[in-house]
Amino acid sequence: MSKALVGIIMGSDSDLKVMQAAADQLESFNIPFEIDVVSAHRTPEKMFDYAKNAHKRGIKVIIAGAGGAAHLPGMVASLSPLPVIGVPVKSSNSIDGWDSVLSILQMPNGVPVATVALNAAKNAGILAAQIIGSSDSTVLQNIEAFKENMKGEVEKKSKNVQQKFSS
Ligand code: RP5
Repeated sequence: MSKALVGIIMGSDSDLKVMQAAADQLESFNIPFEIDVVSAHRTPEKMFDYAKNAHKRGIKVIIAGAGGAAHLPGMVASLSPLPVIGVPVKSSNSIDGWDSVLSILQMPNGVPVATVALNAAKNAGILAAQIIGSSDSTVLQNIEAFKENMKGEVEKKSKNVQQKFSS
């Protein structure tokens, strides 16, 4: 198996139902990834170790998802030189998801976290692939094909909607 280029981490296994979409997206682009549960609150030492060492294993981008008081993406970004994509998760302890959105989005100057929409792990997978693709022509081609396919899907939808209302 090839060496992982993307690290997907989440605060709890309860986040996996959301975070699975990032893994699926990376798989569809043939990008090797690793995936684990790393909690900022419950396993701070593991989080520290992960963030300090991921780039040494060849990881290029970290996707971090968490719900509620979602410190994981920001804390990992504070410790790692890698770009971090944050996925706010609407978890069981979350107030409508706003707590996770704001915790991940509103990072202070100097420590950016590229925050996707609530539960938007699919977009996190696409963004990670685009970052990898900026220096990998095969991945870049896969992303171009993905965009073409998406365009085709919308054209089909457009025809269907127009047909429905044509006399
Ligand atoms: C956060 O608390 C996790 O990221 C998860 O979204 C949420 C709830 O965790 P569990 O109580 O389900 O383990 O730290």
